[in-house]
Amino acid sequence: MTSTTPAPTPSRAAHAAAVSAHADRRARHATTLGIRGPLRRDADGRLHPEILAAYAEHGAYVFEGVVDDAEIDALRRAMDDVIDGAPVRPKAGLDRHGRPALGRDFAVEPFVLTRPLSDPWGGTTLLAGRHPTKMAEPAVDEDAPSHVVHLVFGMCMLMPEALRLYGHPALLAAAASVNGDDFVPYNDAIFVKLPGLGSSVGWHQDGATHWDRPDWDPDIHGFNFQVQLHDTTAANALWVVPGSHREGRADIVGMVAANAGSDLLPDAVPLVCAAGDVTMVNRQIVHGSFANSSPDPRISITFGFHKRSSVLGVAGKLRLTASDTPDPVYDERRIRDRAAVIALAIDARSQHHPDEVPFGYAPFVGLEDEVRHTPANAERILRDYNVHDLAI
Ligand SMILES: O=C(O)CCC(=O)C(=O)O
Ligand SMILES: [Fe+2]
Repeated sequence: MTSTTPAPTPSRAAHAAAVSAHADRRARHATTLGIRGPLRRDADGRLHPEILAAYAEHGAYVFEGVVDDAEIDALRRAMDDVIDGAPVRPKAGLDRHGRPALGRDFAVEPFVLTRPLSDPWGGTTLLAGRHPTKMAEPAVDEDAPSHVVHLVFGMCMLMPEALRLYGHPALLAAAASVNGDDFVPYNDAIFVKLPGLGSSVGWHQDGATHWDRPDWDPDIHGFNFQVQLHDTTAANALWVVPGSHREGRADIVGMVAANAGSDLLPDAVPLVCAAGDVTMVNRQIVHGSFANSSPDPRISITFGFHKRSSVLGVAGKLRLTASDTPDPVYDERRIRDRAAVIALAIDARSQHHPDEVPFGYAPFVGLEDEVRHTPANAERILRDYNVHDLAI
């Protein structure tokens, strides 16, 4: 795929003004789509059919008020500490306080650091080359740091609060409704978009594996949840092109070219959220986010789920680093190892929220002792669990 020529560098203020004018208009349109509301379930605990129908049509839904204030507060505090413990720059061993940075002994580097307001993947071959165009990269303010935290991997090792969130019963019930009772996890990643600094995510579709399969369907590459730790705005939100998940591979280069080279795509809408809202976004939808030239933060705890049939026996894709070794084929063992994190998370949550009815995760029914959240099981299941991510 060819990449487009990057647009001239706007100032941060000019970028913020352009994004926010477009954003306000498109946010109004988003409210007409019927893709937001409480996470309603029917008598069987499944997502309400109206929600499933709206999600099937548009490829995205905003569940309002899923995670309560106390849990969001705890997650925010934990996340502040994680950001504070990031290496000062790529490959540095120390954080900005001179302490050893977090996660130096993790098999998967937990921090992706970027230049402020940059688009690290757009127009590159990284991540299977799936971000073919570059977002506008505004100039940074003079006092900006050289690098900012863009992504955090391995949340279940870094924050017990995040492990417990992963076991949220309503979210797991939604996953079962869309991907079947034997659904499997994909990965987790926290997108960090600090005010005036956060990097962009170029327009892309997440799926990388199944586009040409004869039995392709709109749900074959799964979906991602994003739990929002702050009120988001149209300017710093995740944007999606509704319905694009049903139409196969999109010509993103053509879409930007048809928009006079501007990344403010006319058909896209922002998924505006309050803190505690959770988005569900089909991984095949065209989506992205602009450099956060706005004064407001967005921190999105992102974790996804697949149908088991989408990963079993399939060679994975989407490694963050180039490698000469072939992609691994996901077998029962790998799926089980990664799925055990969900089962452990459910028990961790239920120990912390004895008042809540825990989610019954079908693949581990009858195996509860193996995945009870004890120190020994947590060490066994969580140590470098994201080496077993199921990325397709
Ligand atoms: O949150 C963002 O800005 C990007 C999220 C994304 O690309 C994803 O969840 O797949
Ligand atoms: Fe994505």
